[in-house]
Amino acid sequence: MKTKQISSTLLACLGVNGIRPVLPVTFQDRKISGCARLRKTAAGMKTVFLAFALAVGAACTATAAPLTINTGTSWLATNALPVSTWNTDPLFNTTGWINAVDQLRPECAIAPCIWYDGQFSSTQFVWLRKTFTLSDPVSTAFLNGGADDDALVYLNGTLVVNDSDGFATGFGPLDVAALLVQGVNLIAVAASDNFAVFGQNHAFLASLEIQTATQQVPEPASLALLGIGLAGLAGMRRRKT
Ligand SMILES: [Ca+2]
Ligand SMILES: [Ca+2]
Repeated sequence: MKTKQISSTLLACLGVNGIRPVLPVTFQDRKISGCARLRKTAAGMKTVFLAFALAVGAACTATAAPLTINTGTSWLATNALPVSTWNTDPLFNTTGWINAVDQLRPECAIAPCIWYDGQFSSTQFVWLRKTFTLSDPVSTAFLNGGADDDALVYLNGTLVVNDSDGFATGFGPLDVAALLVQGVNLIAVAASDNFAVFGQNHAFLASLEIQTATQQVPEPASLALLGIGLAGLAGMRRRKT
């Protein structure tokens, strides 16, 4: 429909001072039908604009990607039995601990395999720690990993993995969301190796995937689709009535 036609139809719909203009009977039905269509179109456009406004508004509240804590050289390690609270206190004094060694083993796919020193060494035991801060409440958290050969894994002091079968084994996924807190958290590991083949062939690896509550805000694209869907539903309802 051309602009001139729309304008004249609009004026005809509005009439002078809001009074519907008197039209020849033969044309009145067509004109009224045209007015109803225009009102439907205007209402539909209003709904679409509202949906997009909501989508754009929500885009401003989008937050960071989920956080993953992997084993790596930022973890601290010692091969001397630490005093108690090493696995419960995030502020434990780690003087004398060193950065864990990444063994660069290709089979450690989900996260680097770490130890106190290299893969083929005489070190049988290792204690490992990593602290990390969560700025939002935890929504979901899953822990996966493995040890060559055994490991005790603690999250904020709670034992979550008790692997003592004497062989290289994996663990997870373990739902550990209830153990994490908003603020500083601690994952602590006591690992051991059992077979002195080519030296102690040992490793520990872990991957902790965390989703916080504010990160579950729907993405702008999803919201826009939802908005368009709502607009479509509104349009369908109007067409039915
Ligand atoms: Ca094991
Ligand atoms: Ca081993």
